[in-house]
Amino acid sequence: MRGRFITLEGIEGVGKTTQVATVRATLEALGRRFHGTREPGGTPLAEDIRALVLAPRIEPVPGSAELLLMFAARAVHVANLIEPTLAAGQDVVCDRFTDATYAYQGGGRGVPAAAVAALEAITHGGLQPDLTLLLDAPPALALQRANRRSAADRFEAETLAFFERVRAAYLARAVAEPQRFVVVDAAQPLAAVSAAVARAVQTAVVTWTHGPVP
Ligand code: T5A
Repeated sequence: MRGRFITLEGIEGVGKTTQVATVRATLEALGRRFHGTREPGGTPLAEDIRALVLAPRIEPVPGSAELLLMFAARAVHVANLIEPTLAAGQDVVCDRFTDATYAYQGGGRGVPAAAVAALEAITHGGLQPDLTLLLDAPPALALQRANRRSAADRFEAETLAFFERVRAAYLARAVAEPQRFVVVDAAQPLAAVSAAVARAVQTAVVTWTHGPVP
């Protein structure tokens, strides 16, 4: 049986990487096989593109160039890792996917959504996440968490207003596609966020296995 595709989304520092472990533990407790990955990245070539696109630069990087680099990495990732892993019956849990492009290049940089949609159709027309966990928190709080760690990459150096636009774009996508999005309040303490993530994954697995709960 084909695996399921689960994505984690949200602005920097909301706890996506931390919550991959919760998703893994929940899936494995339910007897499912897990493969974790991330975007941009996930394969050697896609990780090379990640390094190019995240590195701080003096030269301006237009939103259109970011858009093309994100989808170049994604095309490799989908073809070489995501699709074969799903076909082999493993669940793929991805730290960011195309919703991030709508949010960052679309909401953040102002690239038209139609341009994102056109590249989405070329890159993974038939593949959409079965479940998207949107971890939502005010940018001031999330960036404070993110900044406790290593030096800022090119995105982390952006303004609070940029992250407010990215957050709004994410929330608009969750409203537009409620069948696959679960919005989790990521401002809560870690244990509460983990519990909400585990519940969302359990509910999704029950639905995939037995159909919608009446
Ligand atoms: N990008 C990506 C695009 O522009 N377009 C695209 O299409 C794609 C795919 C990727 C960058 O690329 C951009 C978006 C990004 O800017 P990244 O490093 O992969 O960069 O992603 P980040 O979001 O930057 O990853 P972070 O590691 O910063 O954020 P996370 O994963 O959300 O947060 P996490 O889990 O590392 O947690 C941050 C800190 O907070 C603590 C953790 O312990 C950690 O110290 N924490 C909490 N503390 C208190 N309460 C909680 N509930 C907590 N949860 C976590």
